[in-house]
Amino acid sequence: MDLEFHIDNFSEQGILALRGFLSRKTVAVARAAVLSELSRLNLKANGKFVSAKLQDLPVFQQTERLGQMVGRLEQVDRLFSDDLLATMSALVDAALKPTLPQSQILLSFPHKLDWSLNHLNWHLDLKPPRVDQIPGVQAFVLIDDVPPQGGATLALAGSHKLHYVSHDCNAHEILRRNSDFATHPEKYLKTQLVERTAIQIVEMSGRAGDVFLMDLRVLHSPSINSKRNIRMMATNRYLKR
Ligand SMILES: O=C(O)CCC(=O)C(=O)O
Repeated sequence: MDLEFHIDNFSEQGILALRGFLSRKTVAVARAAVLSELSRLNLKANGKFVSAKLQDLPVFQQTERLGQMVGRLEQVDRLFSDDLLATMSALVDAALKPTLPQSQILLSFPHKLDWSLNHLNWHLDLKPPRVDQIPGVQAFVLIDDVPPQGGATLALAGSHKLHYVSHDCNAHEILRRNSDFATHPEKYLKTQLVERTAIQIVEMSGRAGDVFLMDLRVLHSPSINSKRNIRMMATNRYLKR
């Protein structure tokens, strides 16, 4: 792995794809464990995902509910290996520790909706520090192939820098006031300049075993799963020690 190249890219964009970081064999074990738990919970029958228990919830809340129902799976936790931790630590040149001992499973059943960038939930999981220093990294693992528009987490690459362009305006406000991000989000699938900062929506789609590393200051959002398969990812957050 060309670490220098990755460090530069990561610091510029706040998001980095490590394609094929985990072997397909390794993730297949986790995938089988998730599927067997879904069957045990009667959420998968005759090869179909049964969402009757979830359909009253708004689509993005279904992921949280599904995560609670499936609970902790050791086979998924094992994907967040020492090797991954060492790679993240090298990337930020600091020791990191997980915020939780267990990973969080991110599942989306087919939403039976057209894919759209409207009405998303762009957010941060922590308050960005006042000084421009990375507080930690969030790792996302693809447990199964996730095609484009198949419900992968979205990251707004470059948004970690927006926290520092003005003293009295946070990144959310800058995006609302200074750009057409809210009205024409699709434009941001290509790089756009906001406050002279390059911003782009990155969809964490790819193959089973791909890993995405994200600066914890990057705005991110769940997305619509417009495909027929379940979206199967897992995540954990790591802070500097
Ligand atoms: O992909 C998702 O469902 C959302 C993930 C997310 O927002 C998070 O991990 O903070």
